[in-house]
Amino acid sequence: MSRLHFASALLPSGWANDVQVVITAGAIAEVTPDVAPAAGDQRHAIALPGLASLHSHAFQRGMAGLAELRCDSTDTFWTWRETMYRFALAMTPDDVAAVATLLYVEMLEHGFTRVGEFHYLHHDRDGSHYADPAEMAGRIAQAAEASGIGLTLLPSFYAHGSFGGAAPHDGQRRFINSVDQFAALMTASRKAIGALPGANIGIAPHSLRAVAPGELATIIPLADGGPVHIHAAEQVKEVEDCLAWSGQRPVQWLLEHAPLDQRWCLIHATHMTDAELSRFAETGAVAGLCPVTEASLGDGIFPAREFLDAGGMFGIGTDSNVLVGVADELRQLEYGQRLKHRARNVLSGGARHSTGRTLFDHALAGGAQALAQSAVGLTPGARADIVTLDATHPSLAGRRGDALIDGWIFAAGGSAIDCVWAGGNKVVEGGQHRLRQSAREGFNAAIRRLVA
Ligand code: NGQ
Ligand code: ZN
Repeated sequence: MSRLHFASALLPSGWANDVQVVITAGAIAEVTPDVAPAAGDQRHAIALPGLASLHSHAFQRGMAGLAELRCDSTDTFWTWRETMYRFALAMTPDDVAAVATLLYVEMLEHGFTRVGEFHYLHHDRDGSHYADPAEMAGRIAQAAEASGIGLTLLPSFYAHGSFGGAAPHDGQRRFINSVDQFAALMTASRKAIGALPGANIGIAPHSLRAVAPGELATIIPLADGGPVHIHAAEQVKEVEDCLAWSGQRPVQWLLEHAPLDQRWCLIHATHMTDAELSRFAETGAVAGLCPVTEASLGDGIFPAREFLDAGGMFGIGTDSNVLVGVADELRQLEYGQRLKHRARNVLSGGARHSTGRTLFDHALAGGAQALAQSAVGLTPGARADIVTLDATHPSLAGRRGDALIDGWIFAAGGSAIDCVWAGGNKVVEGGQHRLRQSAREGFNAAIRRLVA
């Protein structure tokens, strides 16, 4: 058991002062506001719940910043994807473990206490299958365990190169499974996370490009009630190709052919008509927004104001992991809207509402739903995932309540984070994860080999 005391903490009911939090077995057991610190309490100034990065491809952290020179006369999502495939093809299981470990360390240092790992790098470099289908998933679980981050493993089903059941191309050979092989992967993946505290599992049909309708229907039951995540409508070309194949747009196709409900998360959903947007919001499914990656890849701008007005739920993901941080994702989300609408505080909950607080609340709730966390936040029964901010940071000086969140997201960024507890373990102190040094060494050695 451990006892923490916060001068100020964001509870589900709002900001409270002098809050004592009792942690037992990795979960929050008691939350008591308005009590003086007791002897033995660990004392901190400002506490918030940790957020989820609901969409990550961990291995892509290894190529962060390495795709920023124009490859040809045009450089697009699709040329980036070829670069990314070449990088993926070179990585060994040990490389993936080293890269994922550093990534998860960085996520924790930047306010993420859970990750939804949309995992599709399954097979050996030549495409042959490992003896254990969850060989690579096991490396992800190992990285989660070492770092302490909560893991929602989302093994991805990937069978085709494009719409209409097109054959995959050679660069996709490490991703490909038959439906039966995917069922075996799910069984092995459940085993791989079995002993990992706080871990759970769902499924990730990769996209309507990679999964044919019959396959989608067959694999959904393999989620066994867990989350179902799918990429949808990220690029205009994807929308055009989907229309050419089916006469429908990707989100429209999913609304009409897939049992979308609160278990589902549509990743990106950047390109939607108003009708798609309001029907999507009504399903209760979550939009998995990855604003930094969507900007990096030139995807477009999600209609966030309209989606919230329609009652939609969203969470945030770090996706390509080119830059990792809660503040970075939420700031990019809001700034994209400001650029589009030519206005300020577009996603604020209303007059005199803090934009940072509004974004934070949505991302907390949407991330929890998309990763099947029934209790979240500083409340009894939730995993003890807690972030404290550094009250001495210049961008937080003189602030209280929601203004602290605005100072963090819009001014300080990740440097405002002081300590982080994941599953009740204090893994970050003074902004540094306890494995920062060793994780960097392991990562750097792997990357030096890969880029040589
Ligand atoms: C992915 N990433 O699966 O890593 C994708 C690229 C694809 C993003 N969409 C591959 N950001 O969508 O086919
Ligand atoms: Zn993705």
